[in-house]
Amino acid sequence: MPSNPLNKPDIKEIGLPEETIVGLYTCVLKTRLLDERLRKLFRQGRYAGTYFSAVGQEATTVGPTYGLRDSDIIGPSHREIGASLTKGVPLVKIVAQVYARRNSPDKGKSHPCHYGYKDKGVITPASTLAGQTMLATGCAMAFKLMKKDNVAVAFFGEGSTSSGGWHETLNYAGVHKLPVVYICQNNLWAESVPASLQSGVEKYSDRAKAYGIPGITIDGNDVILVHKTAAEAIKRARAGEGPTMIECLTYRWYGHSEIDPADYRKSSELEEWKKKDPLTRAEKLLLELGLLTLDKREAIAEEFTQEIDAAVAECEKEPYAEPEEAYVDVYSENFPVRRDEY
Ligand SMILES: Cc1ncc(C[n+]2csc(CCOP(=O)(O)OP(=O)(O)O)c2C)c(N)n1
Ligand SMILES: [Mg+2]
Repeated sequence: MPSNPLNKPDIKEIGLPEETIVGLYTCVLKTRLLDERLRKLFRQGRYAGTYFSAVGQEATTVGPTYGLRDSDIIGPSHREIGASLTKGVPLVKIVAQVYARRNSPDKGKSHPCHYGYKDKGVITPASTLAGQTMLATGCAMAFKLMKKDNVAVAFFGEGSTSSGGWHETLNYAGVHKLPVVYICQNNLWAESVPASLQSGVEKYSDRAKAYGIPGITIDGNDVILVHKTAAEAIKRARAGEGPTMIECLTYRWYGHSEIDPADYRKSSELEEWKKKDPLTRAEKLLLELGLLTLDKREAIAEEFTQEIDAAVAECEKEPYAEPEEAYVDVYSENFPVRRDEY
């Protein structure tokens, strides 16, 4: 006789506190709302450049970031809005970054979606793919030298793992057993190149094994699983046991950016992945566990939508930076640590 004949989820089997389960879901929901809003604002011509949506991939950014300390570092790429939000970057600073106004953390220097925020340990990504992987790994080396139990978490897509610098970086991290966790978001496409034409390995996580780093491939649309897997790797890293690479299988619902109609892929592929929507899945779980009601969901969404409205209004009132400010903040004396601290 099965112990759970109705196949209902069991909070004891999940093994996480209620507060964490609700917190993870709330971050996924807020990320979805903010992402959809920023897409629309770009399409309305309210800011320039383009927008890289991460709708469909939220669990891969929220899961690893939830529970990190302020003193931990994350190295995002171009689809990590959920990581910034979960790390505690103020909402207005995220919106300001795409608007490229003076109140943006980079004062408008970077391309939209290159979110960085020093006070919360978020490295500003460069456009060069895997660049933030190298910087995050350098931070991990600094933590090791300073004998701090902080960790660095680096995010990248599967396409980025084909760049030479990515391999050199993982080799370095493997040799020195650095406190870094690598999150690969395998969304099956790098712009219009399918993952099957990107590498001959069966799993992208196998690439880590060449550098003596454990690699694991998981369902990247299950926020609970992503969080638990990442939390284990983070614990190992903090304990000085070295890096881990986690490949999260996921899918982006929209084009590479808002200027890409994504007509290189089949609509049936998208429809299949929509059935595995990380938000709907998390919502179903919480409803079944009795940790959420539809009214509560509406209340969270309503309140956060008002916060987005206020952040957008604030950014639209901001001026652009003066030309001479292009030289401000280009070099840093103390991020994440000053040399004389170790
Ligand atoms: C070194 C380098 N090569 C090419 C590009 C152009 N480019 C930007 S994003 C991208 C695709 C990245 O694919 P992936 O790493 O899988 O991330 P995804 O966009 O799927 O999240 C490319 C080729 C770049 N920014 N940097
Ligand atoms: Mg990709």
